[in-house]
Amino acid sequence: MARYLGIDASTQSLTGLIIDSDRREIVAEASIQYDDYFADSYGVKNGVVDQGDGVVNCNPLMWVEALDLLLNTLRREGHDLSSVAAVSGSGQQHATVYLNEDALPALAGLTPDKPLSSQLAGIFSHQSSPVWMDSSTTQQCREIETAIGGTEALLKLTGNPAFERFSGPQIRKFFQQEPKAYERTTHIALVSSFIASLLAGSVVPLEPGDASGTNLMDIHRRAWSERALAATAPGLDERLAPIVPSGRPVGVVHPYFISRYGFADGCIVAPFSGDNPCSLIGLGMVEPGQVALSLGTSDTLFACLNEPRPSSTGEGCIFASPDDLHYLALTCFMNGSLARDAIRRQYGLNWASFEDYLAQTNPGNEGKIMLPYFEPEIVPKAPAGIIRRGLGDTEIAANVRAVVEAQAMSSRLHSKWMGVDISSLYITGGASANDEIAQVFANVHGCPVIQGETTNAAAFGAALKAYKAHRQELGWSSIVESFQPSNPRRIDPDPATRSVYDDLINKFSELETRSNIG
Ligand code: XUL
Repeated sequence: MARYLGIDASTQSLTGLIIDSDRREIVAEASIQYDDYFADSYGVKNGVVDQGDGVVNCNPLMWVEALDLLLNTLRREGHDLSSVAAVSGSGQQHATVYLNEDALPALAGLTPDKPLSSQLAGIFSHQSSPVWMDSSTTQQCREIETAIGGTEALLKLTGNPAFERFSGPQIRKFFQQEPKAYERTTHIALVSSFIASLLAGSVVPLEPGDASGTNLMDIHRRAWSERALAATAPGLDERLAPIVPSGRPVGVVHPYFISRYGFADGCIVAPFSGDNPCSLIGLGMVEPGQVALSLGTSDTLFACLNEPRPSSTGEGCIFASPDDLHYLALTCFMNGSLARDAIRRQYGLNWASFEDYLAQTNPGNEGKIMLPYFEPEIVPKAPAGIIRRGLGDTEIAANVRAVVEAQAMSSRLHSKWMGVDISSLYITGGASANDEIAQVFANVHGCPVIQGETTNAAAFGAALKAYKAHRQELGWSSIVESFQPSNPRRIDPDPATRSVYDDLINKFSELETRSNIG
């Protein structure tokens, strides 16, 4: 019997998911919500600390503590970790972790009689990790683009223009603002490679899926670009571990995890990737043309591509797929569950009543529209602020529908650059289990929405990556097919809503333009 563990270090939680390759099913799922444990000790709300002025970060020690909590929970729930042949994972993309010279000896020397956090508190050269919600690096973005020869040049080299949340601009800001601390930094990891490093007890390599979210990787060679590194900060090549293929082992679990949680000696650690690249795998998208939607803290719409075809509109990102062959085109909307939740709380609703209000209102919302930028929006680029058209603040039901319709219309409008015909949408993330929300996306996109095996596609994809690293002779198609649900839930669009949304989406687009957004 072989089991594989996928760990998803997302913005708001750390999730562990175990699959059984003989039974071809998920056998365990457990999550640690950061706010439940760390609101006081690390001051997090929705998993992060919002410092104002676009600065959003988090103490990386919180993720260390969460790993012990998660493994404890899996054990307490009776899951035998000795049957896990390999572990891989996924992380919120772009966030960086800065380590000092004590990191390597501390990781190698972990002892099982003390928790990780008490042994690793001193390994950071920067006590806060900027996360993907940070939008404070516009200056650094322009500087990097200029040094490379302009936006177009960076796009060609890395697949992406400089984005505020990407690791490169964040690293540059750290180097500029805290040069002494940068000097003390021996390794810079991503959240994904950091959690893998904890498990392996050494600083492990990165893989192309998450490394492509840094503005530092040559997207064609799937290797660090010397030019991009030089444009970002001095000595960066020494501080970044190499990029290796996503599907090969990078180590074995450290004895700490064997003694404390019962992992088997020799349990493989495979590289961790980003949450979106892992969701691509978790939704079985290893063929070009397939499109998916993840309704998480951010909403992302992404497609599997043959070529790294960058966005000419500047709206999208290109990442390498962790299948080590294809690419992932992605549009990221900051105001995903953040906005749905803000509306839910504003009107004192629970999710059941939120769903009821959606069900009671008509598609098209009688022409009432909202631009729901509770946080500064990534796509279309917009400052924080809610704009309502024909919609009163006190109309509860209409506001509930307006926020979801806005998200669905935005995802349709701002995914055109991918040049992919969306004939069906795989859906994942917490809100994907909500049928009324899924119905709005099906109607607005005019195509069926297909719910995956789990709402945790990122953790599931990570577990499949662990399977692949253990059984390298297996092709990706056979791995994902063996776990395809036999009878996936499918929500079909209501054809009667087609003309309603064709009309509303034009008005929505006009409102975006008139509001000087984009
Ligand atoms: C993608 C992005 C977010 C994070 C958090 O570019 O910034 O989706 O990965 O989930």
